[in-house]
Amino acid sequence: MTDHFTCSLAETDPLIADALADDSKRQSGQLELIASENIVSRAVLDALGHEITNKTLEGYPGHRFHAGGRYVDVVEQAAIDRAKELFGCSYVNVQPHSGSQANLAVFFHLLKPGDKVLSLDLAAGGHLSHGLKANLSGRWFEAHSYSVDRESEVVDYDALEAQAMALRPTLLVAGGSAYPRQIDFDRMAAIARKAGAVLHVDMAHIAGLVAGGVHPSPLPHADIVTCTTTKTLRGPRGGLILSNRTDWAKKLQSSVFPGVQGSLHTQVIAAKAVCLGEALSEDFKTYAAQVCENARTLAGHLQEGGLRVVSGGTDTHLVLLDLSTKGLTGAAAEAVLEAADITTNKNAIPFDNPRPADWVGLRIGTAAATTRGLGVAEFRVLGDIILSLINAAAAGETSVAVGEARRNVAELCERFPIYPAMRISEV
Ligand code: DSN
Repeated sequence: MTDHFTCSLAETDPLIADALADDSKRQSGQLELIASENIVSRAVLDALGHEITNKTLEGYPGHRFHAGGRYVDVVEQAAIDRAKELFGCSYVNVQPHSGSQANLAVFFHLLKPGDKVLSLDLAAGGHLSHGLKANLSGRWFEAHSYSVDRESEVVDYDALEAQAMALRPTLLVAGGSAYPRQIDFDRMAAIARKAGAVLHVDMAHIAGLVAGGVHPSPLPHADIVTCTTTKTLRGPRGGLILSNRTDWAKKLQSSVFPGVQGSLHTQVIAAKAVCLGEALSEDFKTYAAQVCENARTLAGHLQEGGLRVVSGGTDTHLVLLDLSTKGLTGAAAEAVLEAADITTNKNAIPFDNPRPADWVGLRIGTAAATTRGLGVAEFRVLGDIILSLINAAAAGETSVAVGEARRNVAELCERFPIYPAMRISEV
């Protein structure tokens, strides 16, 4: 049994060890522009890899169903307290295993099967857990969607109000995965109140921007807020539920456990506590501001270079491109960028084709590359690289552009390394 406690992964399982090492090299040598990704601190990685993962616990701090939970209680309570301080709210649940699980718990808390939900259309930037037919949220509840204005490509609040008044949903959902503009939370709350609905804001993508004070907070307006800790918040994979409805606290606790989950992921709770502590720092405010400045810079640069940016710009970390003006699909753009070591994802744009293969959007986010240290000057360089690749793909001849772009990306990766032991010159 000594080996069980002492042998490294490389010694016991070379297949997995090699794949992990390869992914470390990939991360080191590629520029990450997927809007839902970031690069966590060494401290967050330490927490994720800790043997606290061995601990099984159900329940909440001080009220567990298994013995031996006193140190996990310290960790979970710290995560709760830090999230309350960071987001200014009286109720926090840090146990959801993901943003989708957090949303499921909210639906379980507020809705009966068949109740009406009104949420942002997936192609307009919504999220599958807000009522997509293929998701439990769309199968068990009566899901309806609102969209954006065809011209401005931002939410048309007057149209939404009329739709909500006609529909009278139990739940109005704001937020999603690919909406680049600020949401008017005050107006959303007024619409929800008028229509007799509860307002749920899913701030998964913008949580770090809210934490850093560079995006308005939904907490003063929404009845309930969910998010992930993964994206702009720069933490581990996982979800949070936040609210100021203290009258809901007991029912929300039981909606997560035992409602939709069993035991907690103790090592992830520890990593959440670490990332929430980091997000309370002054440095994080600087980081969040830089994320948005970089996104504005990139959006402006790509527009000047002839690309169409959905909604004409961004207020967040996220830039959504429409490649149809170049005769390309999002998949084709994603592929040519990946060939040059830049990772992005194809995405629907408002009123897009239904099939993912036909989507004409490409979603770009600045959170991870900003963590790496890229600033405005580097995002202009990156903008030029993206323009050259997309123009080459549109012209049907990519090999020269990809070769040059790869060299430029490698130079940026070398100048802005991640996790020192993984510098690309050393692996
Ligand atoms: N919702 C997915 C995304 O935005 O990429 C995963 O977090």
